[in-house]
Amino acid sequence: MHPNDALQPGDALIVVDVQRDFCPGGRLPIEHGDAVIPVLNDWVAAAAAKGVPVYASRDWHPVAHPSFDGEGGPWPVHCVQDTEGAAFHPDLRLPPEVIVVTKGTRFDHDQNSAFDETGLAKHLHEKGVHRLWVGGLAQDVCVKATVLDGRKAGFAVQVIRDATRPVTESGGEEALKLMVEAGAELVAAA
Ligand code: VGL
Ligand code: ZN
Repeated sequence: MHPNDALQPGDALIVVDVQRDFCPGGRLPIEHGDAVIPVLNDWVAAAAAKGVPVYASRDWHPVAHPSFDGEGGPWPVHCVQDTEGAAFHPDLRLPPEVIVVTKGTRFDHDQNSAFDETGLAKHLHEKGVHRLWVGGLAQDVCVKATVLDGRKAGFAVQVIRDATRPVTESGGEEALKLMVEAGAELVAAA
């Protein structure tokens, strides 16, 4: 689906966690994670041209975060606040009017979803948004959690499949299945 034809008033584009640490060379690298960037750049450009709001979530952990393996969590240290690795990937072309959604800052639990205690659902409802186009990283972690929460919050959700990559292949397959079961639609990028 071409982004120019797909995007409509009432839509929002949600770019999930396209940060250096999740791309090759980063601290929690996802295989071909950077392959999502050119795809998302096309969607971002189309959204900006059509007045569709663009949201970029970021994983933004304190130095000691419960998701880190040294703290009993499942992941290596990644996306530490204000580090290079936590920055959006430099090739991602976000528009000046992008709205950044910061998550993963809590000391008591991780926030994989961009909706988890961020107030994003209320904000989007108030803006009249009813359909979300979602891409980013990782397909089986934060994209999945964001899509499932988006559905729970009552949004129609279109997952731009080629704009996502999983941490593990099997996790990705499972995530795609769960997202479809939850009523999300998978769309090809272009
Ligand atoms: C993520 C692992 C740990 C993600 C965040 O953004 O998908 N994955 N923290
Ligand atoms: Zn994280």
